[in-house]
Amino acid sequence: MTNILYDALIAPHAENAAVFLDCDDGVSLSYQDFVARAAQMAHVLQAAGVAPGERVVVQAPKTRDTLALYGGALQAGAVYLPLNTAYTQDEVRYFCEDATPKLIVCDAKDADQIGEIAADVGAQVLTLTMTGGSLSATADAQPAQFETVARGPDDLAGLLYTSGTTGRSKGAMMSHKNLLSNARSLTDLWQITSEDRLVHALPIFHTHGLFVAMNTSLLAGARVRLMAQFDLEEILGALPQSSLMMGVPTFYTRLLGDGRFDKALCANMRLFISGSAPLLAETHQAFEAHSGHRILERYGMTETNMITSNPYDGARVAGTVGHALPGTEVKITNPETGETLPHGEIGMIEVRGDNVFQGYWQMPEKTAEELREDGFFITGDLAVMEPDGRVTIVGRAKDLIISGGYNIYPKEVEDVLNDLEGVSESAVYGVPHADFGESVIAALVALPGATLDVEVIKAEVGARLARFKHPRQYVVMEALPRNTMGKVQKNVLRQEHKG
Ligand code: MLC
Ligand code: AMP
Repeated sequence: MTNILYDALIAPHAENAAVFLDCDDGVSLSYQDFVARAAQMAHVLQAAGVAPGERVVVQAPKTRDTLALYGGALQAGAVYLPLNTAYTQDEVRYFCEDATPKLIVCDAKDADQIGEIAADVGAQVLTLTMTGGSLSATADAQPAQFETVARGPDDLAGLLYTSGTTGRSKGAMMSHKNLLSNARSLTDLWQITSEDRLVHALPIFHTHGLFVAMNTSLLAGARVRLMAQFDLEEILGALPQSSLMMGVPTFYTRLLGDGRFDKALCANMRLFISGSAPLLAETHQAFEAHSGHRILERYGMTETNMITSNPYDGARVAGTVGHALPGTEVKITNPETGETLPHGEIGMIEVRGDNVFQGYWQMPEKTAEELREDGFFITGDLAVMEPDGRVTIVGRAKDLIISGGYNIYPKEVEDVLNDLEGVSESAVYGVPHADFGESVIAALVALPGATLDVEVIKAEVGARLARFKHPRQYVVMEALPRNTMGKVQKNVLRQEHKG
């Protein structure tokens, strides 16, 4: 039976004895053993009552079994729903209530709290830790072959939540076709082969680490040094044996900040790729001076997978995100009218192609706001396009902060702050940060007669929002700066606090 993503990424490796994953504990897992492990995971899913099209929520550490679970979910026709390990119980509850999974896989340390959520949504819970857990133990007892569930191009393979500028997070529905078409384009364009050895230090709960890095590696049969998290020492140690690295800009500024990072260390490297946040031109230039490599910058979004990339062979121009990927159409439009703009004018990036998602999970109105009937998705990113199609991002029409590659929607943080006792209103905004690119600041105004205790506020925010979303600085003001229309002037706040 056909299952287009599984058949392309995993099935071809059933007899491939080459190494797929080199793990932190020294274990090297072959491709064929990975295929067998994925089949065991598919049996676990089936036994847990996960029918084709049903969701599996995964908030777990990054291990070979987490990846095998992803493979097993594809083989069993399930919809894989990974969650940032930093999310709080409040956040996880929202995703589970919205997506109604049949199974939740979590870290053993969270099992009690997740158990309450699971009971409320009618899901089972299995655990996964760095060294084991009930998922792994259950999988051990399963057969190493599984009859692949048929899935067509439009069937869902993944559901990835992304926050929005208004209201709660939305689940982006990714089909088999969306993921496979993008993996194929990227593997071709970046010339990834079974000779490649990838340094994989990204989390596997987002598009970048899971779909861009893992799907291309699987498609090409590349060897992956799977690191549980970003660790500078581990990366410096792995580079001499590696050929490929994918990272967010923070990875590259951190490498540059280490005196040991030099050309000799990168002698075996073929390609460094950056994305998820803007790479400063100065980082691009300093990186070339230190390593002899011009970073290849690409641009994408959860909803669309990758959209543009600098060329592999042609000019990798610092500060630009390159050209539309093959099979992907990009246009720059007037944000008010949707009309296509002439080259050189700043407008909204819109994108269409097999890479573009199927819409937001159970949110037809939100889908209609961002995905046009003719198939173009409105990204919220502002850019100019040159006559040869090269795109340069110049800003965002959406109120979004990107810190170390993680998205923080000010509205979500402001909603939490505005709810707190004594707070009249708040404004959350980003300022430049040397390590994370941007960092979060909150301006607060107290209700008449109230006194705000920032320590209390921090504790309340801590209980509700993932750590990376927390304001790193609070400023208590008499009033927020507003323009004549009454709109809060975040640019004024940014100017005042950018130091
Ligand atoms: C960690 N912290 C962060 C943070 N990451 N705070 C703000 N922004 C972040 N990104 C917090 C920690 O909780 C900790 O809090 C403190 O910062 C210091 O942690 P650290 O040890 O320095 O952080 P580290 O673990 O090294 O993580 C930094 C990082 C990580 C950059 C390696 O954030 C990361 O892996 N980012 C990649 C994100 C990613 O994959 N994005 C792709 C999205 S997909 P405390 O308690 O100590 O103060 C997408 C589409 C596309 O965007 O185009 O790809
Ligand atoms: P996410 O919603 O997490 O998928 O983040 C997608 C957003 O990240 C995009 O809409 C862009 O704003 C931003 N982004 C991704 N890659 C780049 C890049 N190379 N340069 C600038 N911004 C980027």
